Amino acid sequence: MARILVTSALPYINGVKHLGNLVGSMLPADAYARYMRQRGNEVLLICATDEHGTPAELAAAKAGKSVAEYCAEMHEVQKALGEGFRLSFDYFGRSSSSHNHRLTQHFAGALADAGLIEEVTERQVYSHDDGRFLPDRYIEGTCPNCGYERARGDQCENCTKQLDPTDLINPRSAISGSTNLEPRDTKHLYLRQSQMREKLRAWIDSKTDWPVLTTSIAKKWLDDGDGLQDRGITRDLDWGVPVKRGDAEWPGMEGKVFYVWFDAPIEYIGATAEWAEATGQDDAAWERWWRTDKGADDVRYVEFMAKDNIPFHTLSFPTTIMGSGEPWKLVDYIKGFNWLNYDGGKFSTSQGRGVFMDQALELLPSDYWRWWLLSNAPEGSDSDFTWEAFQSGVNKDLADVLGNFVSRVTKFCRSKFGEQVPAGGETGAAEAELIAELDKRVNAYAAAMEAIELRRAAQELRGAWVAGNEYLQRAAPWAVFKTDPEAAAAIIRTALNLIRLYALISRPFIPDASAALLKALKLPEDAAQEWPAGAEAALSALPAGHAFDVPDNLFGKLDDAQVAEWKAKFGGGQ
Ligand code: B3M
Ligand code: ZN
Repeated sequence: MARILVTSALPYINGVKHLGNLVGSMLPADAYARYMRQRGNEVLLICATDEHGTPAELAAAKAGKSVAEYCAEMHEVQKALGEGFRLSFDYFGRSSSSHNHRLTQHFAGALADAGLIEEVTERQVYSHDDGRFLPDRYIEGTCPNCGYERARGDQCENCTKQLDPTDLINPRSAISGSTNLEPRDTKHLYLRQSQMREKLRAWIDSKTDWPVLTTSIAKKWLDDGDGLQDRGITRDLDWGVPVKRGDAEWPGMEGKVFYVWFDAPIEYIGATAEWAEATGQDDAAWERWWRTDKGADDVRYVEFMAKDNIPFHTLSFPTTIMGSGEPWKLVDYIKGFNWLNYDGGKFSTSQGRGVFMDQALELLPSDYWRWWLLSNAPEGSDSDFTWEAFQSGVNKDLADVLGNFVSRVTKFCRSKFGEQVPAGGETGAAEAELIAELDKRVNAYAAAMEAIELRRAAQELRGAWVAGNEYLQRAAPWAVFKTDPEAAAAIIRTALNLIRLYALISRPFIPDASAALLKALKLPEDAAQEWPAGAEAALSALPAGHAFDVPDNLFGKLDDAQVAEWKAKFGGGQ
């Protein structure tokens, strides 16, 4: 039994996430964690809301709420939606937790003690009317390069020139429009990542099993231009982790907070401490996952994220961990994802384009979305959600293949043998052929999950479902029954056991359907934590006489009219 720590990138607190966010980290992390649990490993699956930084402040202001109140509300919304999608987090924490505050301040102190924090005085723009410094995106003005009047403090989106806020002509606050601005000196802390460049490079080079997507992005940031730059890790904001050096105040940093990307990855540790507290355990319970001097040396740590988060997870966060000089667990494998596009374009909250997690659950149960998203996960390249592809995946894979098999087998059995596994007859060549095909498919599925290749795993799982249909079609118990009921009984007994096998191996992808099948077979829910040792034993697990109920149809088919209505409603195809 291995110990596997799985973290998903933390969704920003602002707003309900769309299907792209879901399949870009949280959902594949859940499928992988479920599979590893079923294989008998000790798994801890951790996620949280990422609650600091300008996204939270701007969203709270727009909602007319305090940031603290807004974050508390949105955390519950996102937690509930995660449960709606059956994301089996052991804990869904909050980066605003006291644990994360304490850990972030601890790391800052350790980094300072290691000489990796530099105090830098910067020129920033202070707004008298807003009563605050204005970070880059809070300032607008005329671009000195092209004259574009809505250039932002960090970049002109018209001519893409990189800018400093003090470069702008006629600058104004993007919050209040005020021009009552004054450039002022302000002190900030910089993490001296450049000092870690060679250590990081050696570490990245040692990751020979990482996907090319992950290592190529890391090396780009390591080597591009002047190479890895020192980064500011503090901001003049009110909401965030107050800048302290461990428990001590940090002279000159009063009223400032750590930059969101400094504290957010530390919340992976923070949320584990939150989990230990919430489950009535002591510090040793979380430290055994994160401190290699307290039991974490045998943990395999896997991170899931979208590709834009890869730099922070391959460089900045490891700098924090390594730079602390303390025995914290470093990530062993990073699974990065490309983008899920929506009908050839981008998801857009502001334009209401695409399907968001709350809307999706109003349309269909989570298994429908889980199956399509995981079997089309944007792994090697971007994927495109189209309503036609979604309809095809649901109707073919879920309704016609898996659902139809379950329905035909259980209804035929009820009509001829009653609602129990029938006795009689012998299995033969047809079943031996089925067993060989199932073993091939299930072993390939397992290998794909071990390699964290979700699309390939889904293909093999589907292949196992198809094998059952092909067996049933060839064996044709409804015809055999007319002349040899005993032989028909043997076929149905095999097919009913195949339903149990499907319930077990499908759970990482479609947990609700798995639970419904186990319930119909009158098997305990925790039976789904088993993994079949092999198809031959699995196809005789349910003895003759084992009672079952014919389940409701597992999956309904999506008709063209319904899909056309959704396509219009969610902005696709425009
Ligand atoms: N909140 C997600 C994003 O960039 C970001 C991930 C943090 S993981 C520590 O959309
Ligand atoms: Zn410009």
